[in-house]
Amino acid sequence: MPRIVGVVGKPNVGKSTFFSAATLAHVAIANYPFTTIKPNVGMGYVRTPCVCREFNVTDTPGNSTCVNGTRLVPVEIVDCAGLVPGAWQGKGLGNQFLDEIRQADALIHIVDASGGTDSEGKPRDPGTHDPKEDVRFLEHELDMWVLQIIKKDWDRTVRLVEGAKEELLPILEDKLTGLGIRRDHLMSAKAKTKLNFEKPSSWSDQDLLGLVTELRKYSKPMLIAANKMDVPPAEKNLEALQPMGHMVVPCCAEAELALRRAAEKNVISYVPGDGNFETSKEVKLTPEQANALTRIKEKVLIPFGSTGVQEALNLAFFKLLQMITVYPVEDAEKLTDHKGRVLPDAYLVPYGTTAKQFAGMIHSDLASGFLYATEARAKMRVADDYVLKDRDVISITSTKRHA
Ligand SMILES: Nc1nc2c(ncn2[C@@H]2O[C@H](COP(=O)(O)OP(=O)(O)O)[C@@H](O)[C@H]2O)c(=O)[nH]1
Ligand SMILES: [Mg+2]
Repeated sequence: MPRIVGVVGKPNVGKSTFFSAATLAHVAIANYPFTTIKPNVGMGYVRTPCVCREFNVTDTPGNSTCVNGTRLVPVEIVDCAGLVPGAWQGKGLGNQFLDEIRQADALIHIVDASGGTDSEGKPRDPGTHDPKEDVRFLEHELDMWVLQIIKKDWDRTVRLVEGAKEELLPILEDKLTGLGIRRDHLMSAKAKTKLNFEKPSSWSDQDLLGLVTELRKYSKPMLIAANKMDVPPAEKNLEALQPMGHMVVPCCAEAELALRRAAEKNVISYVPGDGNFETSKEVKLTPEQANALTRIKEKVLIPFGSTGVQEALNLAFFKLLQMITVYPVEDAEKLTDHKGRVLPDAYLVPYGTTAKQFAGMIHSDLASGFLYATEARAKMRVADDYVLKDRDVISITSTKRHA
């Protein structure tokens, strides 16, 4: 199952700018199996050091691409409708948001770190709004949504569990599946809160809210992209956002969009996530372009190391969702597939995936006829229960060959 990351936040913080920048791929990636073709769902990518350098081979990527030893692996991103306070009660585009967020496995919460938009998303003077409020507000909105759903016929739920001796967990699972909340999220939240699932009548409102908060954390892990870092009051707010219990990435979506557009036109060479770019020798810059690029360098790249857009995406997939990159090959010596392509594919899989599960992700026949796998780095045979490591190159030996 490919994972998908949602870009969320109140209006006017830069969600669509972030989304446009992240999904503007100037390097073509062929054969990407889109699961949706909605306008607000797009393909971006995560970047990871490719294993081609380590193995000292020239690769021929297929499902991903490799730029100067950096592998860019496609991922899906959804640009969610802007949230305003009270959305859970139906204010603004609340229902559309709900529909979008159910697809998301993790969230990038874009905040206007410059403090230049009020709580409804209306433009104000920079420094007049506290972005910490936006973080609390969004968490509150999400919690109230979940709480609202659980509370609907809560009395009946209690009777079912305590009278008819039905199990609470499947009942909740059924109620919450529409939000993308799964059984394992419920089990984690149950263990964390230590609530008695056999006696929900004993729970206080606070207990229920506590459960909901944990459910939100497990089902929609979140990081903060502190956007508009190019506007001065942002630096002070960035510091204030740090201790709120989330990863915080300083970000300038507008700069990333400008850099990717310039790269697309070959005005510069720039790999998303890089801390710098190179101006082209062939294409001559207009004075405006040169100025804009200098500003980006001075106000964003030098002080913050990068525009933050790529870093936010990487952290969402590699840290929040704990994905790793695995390279399947057919020949563990030559690192090729059956067509002789070198390191053709990079798969993003959740940490904990075993060799046999991985075989199943490539082809069901490979899993059903699984004999053993070969880990190409150590050139070692490993068994079906071998837990894959990040940047493993794996060949599966099966009684059944896939075409
Ligand atoms: N200064 C600055 N402005 C930005 C940045 N990112 C977006 N904006 C501006 O913020 C406004 C709202 O952006 P938009 O992406 O439409 O926000 P959304 O409503 O959250 O989707 C637009 O005028 C953008 O140009 C940024 O990094 N820095
Ligand atoms: Mg928008």
